[in-house]
Amino acid sequence: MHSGTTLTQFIIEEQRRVVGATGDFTSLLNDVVTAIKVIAHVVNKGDLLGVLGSAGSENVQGETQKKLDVITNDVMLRSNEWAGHLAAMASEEMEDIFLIPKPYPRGKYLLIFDPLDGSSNIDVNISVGTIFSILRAPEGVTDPTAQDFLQPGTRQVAAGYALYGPSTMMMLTAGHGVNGFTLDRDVGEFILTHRNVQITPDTREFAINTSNERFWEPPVQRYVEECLQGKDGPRGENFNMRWVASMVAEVHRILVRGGVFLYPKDTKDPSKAGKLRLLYEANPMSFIVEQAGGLSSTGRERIMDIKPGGLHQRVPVILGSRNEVERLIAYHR
Ligand code: AHM
Ligand code: MG
Repeated sequence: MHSGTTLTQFIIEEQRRVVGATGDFTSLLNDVVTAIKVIAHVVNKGDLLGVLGSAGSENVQGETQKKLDVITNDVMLRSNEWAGHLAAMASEEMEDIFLIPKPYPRGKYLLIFDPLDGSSNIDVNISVGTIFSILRAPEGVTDPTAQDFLQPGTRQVAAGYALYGPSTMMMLTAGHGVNGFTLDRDVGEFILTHRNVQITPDTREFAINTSNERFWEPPVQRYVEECLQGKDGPRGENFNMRWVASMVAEVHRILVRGGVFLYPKDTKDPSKAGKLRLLYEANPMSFIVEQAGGLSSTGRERIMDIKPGGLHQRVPVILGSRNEVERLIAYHR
């Protein structure tokens, strides 16, 4: 049995260090954690609950929704709408924002999430995750609009993800480093298992969907080509490659053993600047990666400095071990 610090204890102790904290943020995080426990349960049961397969609908991005995309989105909404900490929510699965409905009171935070990232993996029983980001509603705003969500990543109050893998884990940052928790299903609590995680600055492992190679820009083609040449190429070392197609799993691997992850700009669909979405994928992951000592960039600018232009805006993503990301930025120059 694990008798460590629970996530609840951890966030309450963190709250005590913030002068003037009201406990609102702590309660909000607790509700997010409850949603994640419910999602972990449903994902774990899978076909036993009849939740695999397509929902027969499309989301705002024109992607076919899985039943679990719809169910997990609903779990996030229902768990977080009632307590009075939020003014509104937004999600990958909803075109417009969700205003906290009557009779619930509205609070000062905004929550934005991807309820089930990597959902193409769900039917084949490969890891998926939930990504979330917490922002402050602009001062005095009780009826937020989508515009109020368009804040650069540097303004995030907190960000985190849950990874539904062999264990369910949650990684969290509120701007003072990154801590990781593992769900003990027997007692129903997340226990602190990964304290102050640091990404190793050097790595010999990269992650990219190489089926898109012909659509990449020259700097990314050069980088991957040099990695593939291994000991015989300019890098003088052999590289390893992984591609889970679940960003949460890739970022988690990078936090634990280093690496670099790329979903770069490509010419596959010229109307899209990349595949991943800024507000609920790239920004929260960038916050976590930077807080763990890594870097996150489009190749041309720091992701968290981007002034968002839309709720579902896409961006190129290059993140992970500092020295590799710096090399990629230099190639883009
Ligand atoms: P999703 O939010 O619809 O699941 O899409 C995001 C996922 C990321 O988790 C992953 O990195 C990427 O899409 C995989 O894309 P591809 O199928 O092109 O390899
Ligand atoms: Mg996603």
